[in-house]
Amino acid sequence: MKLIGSNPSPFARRVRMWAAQNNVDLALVNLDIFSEQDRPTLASNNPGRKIPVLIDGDLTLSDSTIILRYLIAKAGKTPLSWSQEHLLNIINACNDSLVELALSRRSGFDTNDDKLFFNLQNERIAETLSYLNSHLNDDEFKGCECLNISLYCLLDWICFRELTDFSQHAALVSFYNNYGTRQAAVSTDPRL
Ligand SMILES: N[C@@H](CCC(=O)N[C@@H](CS)C(=O)NCC(=O)O)C(=O)O
Repeated sequence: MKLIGSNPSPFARRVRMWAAQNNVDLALVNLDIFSEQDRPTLASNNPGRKIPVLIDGDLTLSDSTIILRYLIAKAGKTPLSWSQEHLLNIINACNDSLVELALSRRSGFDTNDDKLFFNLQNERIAETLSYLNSHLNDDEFKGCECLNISLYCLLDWICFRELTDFSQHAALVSFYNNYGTRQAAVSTDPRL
């Protein structure tokens, strides 16, 4: 199987970390998705023009949540419960808003401007981080590899890109420091 993605993408990294932790052979096609050279590869594999995209024989799948669901099913592992799906969606909401802000910054906007679009993203990021801080030690969160990986990739991407500050959330900080020592986290570090 191959994964069309990029080294820094937090969504692609989730899939790479899950594959590494579950001994699934997955080759990364590392693209610079905004470059003239790599954009056609992205476009020809996903009209939605987002990474990651999984290619497994004749099957093409986009969206990290769907890809992880597929890999979990293929490995015969237990799917996420509905409440775990809800928690994953909260991580996704935070990550999506951070992507919007990162793209806005890259486009030259000041994301602290008092504008509806930026205010909505900033509100969602603050609220979802606070919610995750309160719930990451719940049994249903702690026992779910997919949630742990997705949260770690989100937090490490925040640090890597200096997108926001979560230092006031003690549970998030402690989780981040612990999970970062895992082999799969080290081997997929976008700084390397
Ligand atoms: N819901 C998607 C989000 C993927 C996503 O936003 N990927 C970013 C890179 S981290 C992307 O491709 N952005 C390109 C764009 O927004 O044009 C998933 O879970 O895979």
